[in-house]
Amino acid sequence: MTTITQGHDAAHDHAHDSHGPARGLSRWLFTTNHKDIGTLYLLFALVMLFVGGGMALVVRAELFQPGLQFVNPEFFNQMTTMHALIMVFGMIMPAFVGFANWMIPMMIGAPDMALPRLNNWSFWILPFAGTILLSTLFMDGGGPAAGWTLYPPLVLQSGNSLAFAIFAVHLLGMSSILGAINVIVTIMNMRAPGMTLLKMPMFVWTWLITAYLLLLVMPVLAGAVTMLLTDRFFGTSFFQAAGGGDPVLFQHIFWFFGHPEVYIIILPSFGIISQIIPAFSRKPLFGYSSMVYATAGIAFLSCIVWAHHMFTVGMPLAGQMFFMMSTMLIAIPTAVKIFNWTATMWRGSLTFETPMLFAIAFLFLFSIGGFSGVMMAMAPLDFQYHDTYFIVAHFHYVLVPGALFAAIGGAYFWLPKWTGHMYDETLGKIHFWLSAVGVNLTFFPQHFLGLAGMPRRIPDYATQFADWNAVSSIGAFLFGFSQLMFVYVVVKCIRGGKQATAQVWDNPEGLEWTVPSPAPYHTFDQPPPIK
Ligand code: CU1
Repeated sequence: MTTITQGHDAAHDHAHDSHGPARGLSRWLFTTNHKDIGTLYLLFALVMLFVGGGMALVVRAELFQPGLQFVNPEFFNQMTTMHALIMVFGMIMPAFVGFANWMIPMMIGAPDMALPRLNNWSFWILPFAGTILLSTLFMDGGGPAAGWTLYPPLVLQSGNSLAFAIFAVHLLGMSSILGAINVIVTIMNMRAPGMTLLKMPMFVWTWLITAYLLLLVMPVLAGAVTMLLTDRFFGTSFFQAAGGGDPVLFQHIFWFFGHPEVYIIILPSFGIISQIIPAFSRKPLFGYSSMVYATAGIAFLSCIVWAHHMFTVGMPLAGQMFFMMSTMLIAIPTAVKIFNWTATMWRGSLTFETPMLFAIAFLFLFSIGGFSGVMMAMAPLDFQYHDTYFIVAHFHYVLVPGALFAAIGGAYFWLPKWTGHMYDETLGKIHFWLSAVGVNLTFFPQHFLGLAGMPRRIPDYATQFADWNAVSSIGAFLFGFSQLMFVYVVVKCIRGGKQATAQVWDNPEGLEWTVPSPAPYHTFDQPPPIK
């Protein structure tokens, strides 16, 4: 047990550095401390939120009114492509790896991640990969403009920047794989005595399963983009019909990665929500073991549904039926989770601090994305929705008030643990309401646009789509600028504020019911008492 407490002693945080604590820039460059690395991941994700968000606002500005206004179609396509790549690989995934770094060792009673130097490397790959990816926008001909799915044959029309974009995707994938290895080894080998697998906090469980998904699918993405690289630059014809290849093959390989990728993003979100709701309901998580099995079930099913992205390619009926049924099956374990979260709140003594507001909004709004997912899982209906704004509305409900709200809620929830200070609750609540209004104003009208037939990824549209596009753009700017408030709250919390207690929230049930004593929770300034 002494390892638990020592590992969290502030003076012990530089244990991996035999030359004494490093200062300034080298502290961050050479750190092997899971908290420092977690902070780096989270700050990088926050910066990328604004980079990717700025690109979304370029898109929404262009779509504010019919007719070309701000950018040319080529640049518009580069923006949709880069927005998605940055948000998926540069923002939301690093954010959750940041949460994993901070919380997993503390939650399982480990002194650090199992492979601290690898941990440093997996972070520092990211800024270089992100820079390479963004630099393609400034290359001759601009960045790739075929959407983040990089479908051939269109993407093969890209200039030389495609090689750099593919290299960046390789690096980002490598970073994720190294992070996943670290998470698995830490959880399997470094749990405190008594911390059996089925006692681990849900966040740890969801990340363990996510890490296995990452190991399974990131190499598949690497294979897909490598084949694109050789098709474009070395004369192969994997995806080119003229040389005997098949562009549909790319879609199969891409979505074998791409669908599980959705769950790589959403499972850690589920984990965070499963920590927040019990804390503010003052009850243990309802149905803990069913949550674990539901998470594993979702992960398994996510690997056998990929072709629901490709119903319109001319798939045999048997294929359509299989992918339709398997996709709809995912609704069952997901419903188990929604039920369990609701049951956790049932008859709890609820309070509505900012993290809880984001968690409850997550329940409602992620479910909207889930329901529209069931709609488009049905092959005959998908023929109507395919490549319309309905799809854009669907996955943004999953990813923004879903994954991003979970990340923001988790940040509010653990900021006091991370900084030793309470954040400003009033500003937090204002930030929540602005975000909740902004996000629905942005994405709900996109359902109507899609059902009315507005195509996605097109910089201009017919006039009958004008009104809802204007609403959507206004919502996007409201949502985007509201996030500046989040930055203000975070900076204010880092720099000072009311001292947080070691336990922070007043509920031992929700926070520590799975953690053996001595509780590994603590703040920067207050290491836990040594027993
Ligand atoms: Cu999918």
